[in-house]
Amino acid sequence: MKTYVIGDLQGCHEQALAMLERIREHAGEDEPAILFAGDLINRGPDSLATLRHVRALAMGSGGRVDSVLGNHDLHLLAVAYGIRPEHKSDTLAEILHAPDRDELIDWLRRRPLAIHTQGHVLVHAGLLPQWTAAQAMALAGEVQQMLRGPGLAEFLAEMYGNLPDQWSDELQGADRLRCIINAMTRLRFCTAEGRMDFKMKESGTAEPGSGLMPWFEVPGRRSRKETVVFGHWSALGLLMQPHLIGLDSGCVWGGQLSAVCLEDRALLQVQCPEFRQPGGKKG
Ligand SMILES: [Mn+2]
Repeated sequence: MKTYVIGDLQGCHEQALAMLERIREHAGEDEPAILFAGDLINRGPDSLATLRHVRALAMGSGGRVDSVLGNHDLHLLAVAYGIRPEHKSDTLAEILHAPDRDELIDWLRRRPLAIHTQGHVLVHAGLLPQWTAAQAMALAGEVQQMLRGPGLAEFLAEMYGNLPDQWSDELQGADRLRCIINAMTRLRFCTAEGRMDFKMKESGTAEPGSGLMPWFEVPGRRSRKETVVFGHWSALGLLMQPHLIGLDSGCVWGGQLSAVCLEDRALLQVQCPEFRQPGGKKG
């Protein structure tokens, strides 16, 4: 069975349909496994249709189709639970007012934060340098247990914040889960010691002298022997290296929607119209 990972959809339903068609052609007779890199919704034109479609695909797939959680997906949970207001740039109202809203939100809260398959680790944003792939999966599991449990609303109220900005095995409670979530759904740059930076505006390169680097370039990163597949970083664009696949090629910004077949590294792309003007807040 071939496995495909699709980059950030951000509500680009038409392009998602075109990509699924391309994948079916490429997979041939085989029923493919399809994984999404998170940020299924927000900013783009059709968040409700996109979320419904991916959920329906996943529900009927017996685990063959799934998505990891991205920062926009978690933002939708926080808005739906009344923890955060909608942002001006959000396009989530159609989901919040949909008759099937509760089913959609309930499905979303049960998505994994990371998926480990065939030597690949899929996360929305990144991994901290101290984490092996196995440890990252265990830490993702801690967050998933909270998101699926009865304490979700209380946890969402404590989820936001940039601290602690560095991992320690000693972290506990909300601090521990916040650090894991920030790394896996928001991280772009960190220091050589793995101190996360969330202040820098999105760009593909760190400011000279800042001591910051892309999380995947930290020397000695303990997950470097696995292939990490991620989205979230549209300014970086498509990244294909022996042990690294970055898939956010800016679908919602007039770039492409990208997908990679993990077995043969075939790259599939769908061109997208510019739904959002550059200069708006990216992510
Ligand atoms: Mn993102």
